[in-house]
Parts: sequence; structure tokens; C-alpha cells
Amino acid sequence: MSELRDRVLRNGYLVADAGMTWDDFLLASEDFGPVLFREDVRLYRSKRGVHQPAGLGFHTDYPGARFVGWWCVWQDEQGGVLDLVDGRLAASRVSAASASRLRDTNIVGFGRDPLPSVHWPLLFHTPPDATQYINYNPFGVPASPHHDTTSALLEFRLALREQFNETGVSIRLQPRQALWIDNWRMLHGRAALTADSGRFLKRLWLDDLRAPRPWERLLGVEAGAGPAPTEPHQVQ
Ligand SMILES: O=C(O)CCC(=O)C(=O)O
Ligand SMILES: [Fe+2]
Repeated sequence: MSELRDRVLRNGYLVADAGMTWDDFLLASEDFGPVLFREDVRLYRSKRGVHQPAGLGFHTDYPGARFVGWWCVWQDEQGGVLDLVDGRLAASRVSAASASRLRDTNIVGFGRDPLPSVHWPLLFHTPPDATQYINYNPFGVPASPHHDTTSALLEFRLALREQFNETGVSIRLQPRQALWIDNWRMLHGRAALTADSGRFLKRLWLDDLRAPRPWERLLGVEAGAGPAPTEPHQVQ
């Protein structure tokens, strides 16, 4: 039985009804594969990325995790919305020349000990499946890209915004409510939180052992090639 997983693969995401216990969430998440990493998403003084109140632009989490799940412990009275956009639809708006550039543009996917950071193309597929998948986060872009790459990235970011305006989804999780996304398809972001926000989500990075995993191939083939992965920071 992998009903939840199938639904997320079909629709890109799934919001569960409120009233799910943490144990139920963990059990349901087993449907997606093993837990690669678990993190509390809340404000911590002196921490960065998701732990600071700043807004987060649309991004993919660690691409070695096919799925991301969140379970809400506490939500702010106002705000705390998480935005989702279908990156595949966004990519289909980009010109053929830019899409081809983006297939050749590696984005750093930041790991967390013991998961190594990885370099994956922004647009990729897993043969023999021709479906296009996305790996994008604004902090993982190449340091000094060719200007064609810069304009392709800009086009993609504009496409994300346009796609969000047309078909975006905004979700304000309630305590004991869960959300799972296809991390290779739906990009997520959030507006800024207040400096004293008590919002608290628990997040799982979930693998998918039943699908081809290009990151293993990329790690195997490209280990030692390309620049060393940068230190994990900022985004996830
Ligand atoms: O705070 C949120 O709604 C999402 C933060 C985020 O990007 C993450 O947990 O990966
Ligand atoms: Fe994230």
C-alpha cells in the first residue's frame, strides 16, 4: 500500500486533515520511504535559513529527498503561510534555449550531516522516465555563471512567480495538521515571520527507494569532479 505516496506523485502535494498525532504522522510518512533527516522548523536566535524570521523564496529542499513532510506543532495567530508552486509547469513556460541551459546548470542541494551536499542540474530526468524534475534553490546557484545562465535563471524565477500567480497554493497548517510534497516537483517558500513568532513545524526529508535515484549516480560518477560542495547553510 502506498496510497499517500501515489496521491502526492499524482497531485504534487497532499494536506492531511487536522487532528493527526505525531505518531500517526510518522507512520503515514513511512509510506514515502525512510526518513533521511528530521528537523524542527522554528525560530532560533543566531540561526539562519528556516530558523530566522526572513521570508524564503521558492526552493527545493535537499534533492536526495524525493518527498518532504511537515507536521505542525504550533501556528502563529496571523501569517505562517507556506506557498507551493508547480515547478514543472513553471519550467514549461521557459524558452527552449533557456531550458537547455538549465539542464546544464548545477544547483547545490545543501545536505545536513551525514547527508553530503550534492550538485544536481536545475532541470533533470531519471531515464527511462522522460518526466522533467526540478532542483532549485536561490542559495545554490553557480557563483559566477555565464550570462546566458544568468538570464535563464532569471527567466525561470519569473516563470515561478507567474505560475504561482496562476495556480499557486498557500497553506496555513494548523496544529496537528500535516503536509507532504513531491520535492522534485513542487517548490516551496514562505513569507517573513514576526521576530517573536512561535510557529513550530517538524519536517522530515523522505527518500524514495522505489524510484531511480539520480543523486547516487551523480555522486558516484561525479564525485571529485566539479567544485567541492559548499558548506550547508541558509536555505533548508
Ligand atoms: O517555514 C516554512 O513554512 C517552510 C520552511 C522551509 O523551507 C523548510 O522547512 O524546508
Ligand atoms: Fe525548505
